[in-house]
Amino acid sequence: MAHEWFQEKVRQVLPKERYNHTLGVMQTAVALAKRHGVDQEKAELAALLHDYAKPLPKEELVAVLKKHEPAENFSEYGGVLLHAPAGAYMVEEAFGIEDTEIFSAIYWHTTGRPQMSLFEKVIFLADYMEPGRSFPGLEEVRKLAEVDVDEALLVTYTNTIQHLLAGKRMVHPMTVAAYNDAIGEKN
Ligand code: DGI
Ligand code: FE
Ligand code: FE
Ligand code: FE
Repeated sequence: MAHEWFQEKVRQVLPKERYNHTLGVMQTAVALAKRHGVDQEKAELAALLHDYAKPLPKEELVAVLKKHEPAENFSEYGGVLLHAPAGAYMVEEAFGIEDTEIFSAIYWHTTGRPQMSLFEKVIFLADYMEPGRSFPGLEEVRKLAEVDVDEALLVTYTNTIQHLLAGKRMVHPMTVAAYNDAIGEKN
C-alpha cells in the first residue's frame, strides 16, 4: 500500500463503518483495475478518497461546492449527492491531488455520467459492489463486472433508479443521462 499517509488522514475523518466501506472499495477497485487493465495504484487512491467528504454536514458541503459552481446542481436532487462533487474539490485542495481522472471519478461516483472513462467506471462499480454491500441484484453486478463493465454499469443504473423511484425520491438528471447512454448502446 503506497498511500499510507492518505489512508491515515482518511481514517481520522471517517466514522468506522464508512472507513471499512472505503477499505472494501479500495480492494474491489484494485481487483477491477487489474482485471480490466486500469492503473491499479491510481484506482486505489481514488477509492481511498472517494467518500472523503461524506461525514460533513450539508451546509458545509454546499459551502465547498458554492466556491466552484452553483450548489443547486446537486442539492436540489437530495443532500446525499453533495459529498461526491464537494469531495472532489476538497481532495484537490486538502491534498494537492490535481489529477483529472481522480477528480472526475470522485465527482461522479454517486450519479455516474454518460461516457465515463474505464477508470471512472471501475471506481463507480467498486463503490456499488464492495464486499460490505448487500442488496438485491448485487451478485449479478459482481459477476458482470468481471466480464463486461458496461453491462454491469447498466444494471447498476437500472437498480439505482428503480430504488429511487420505489422510495419516491428524485433522480438526478445525470443519473438519467447515464442510464440513457448505457441503454442506448444496446438500442
Ligand atoms: O456514499 P456511498 O453510500 O458509499 O454511495 P454513493 O455515493 O453511491 O451514494 C449512494 C446513495 O446515493 C444511495 O442512497 C442512492 C443515492 N443516489 C444515487 N443516485 C441518485 C441518488 N439519490 C438521488 N436523489 N438521485 C440520484 O440520481
Ligand atoms: Fe459516496
Ligand atoms: Fe455509488
Ligand atoms: Fe462510497
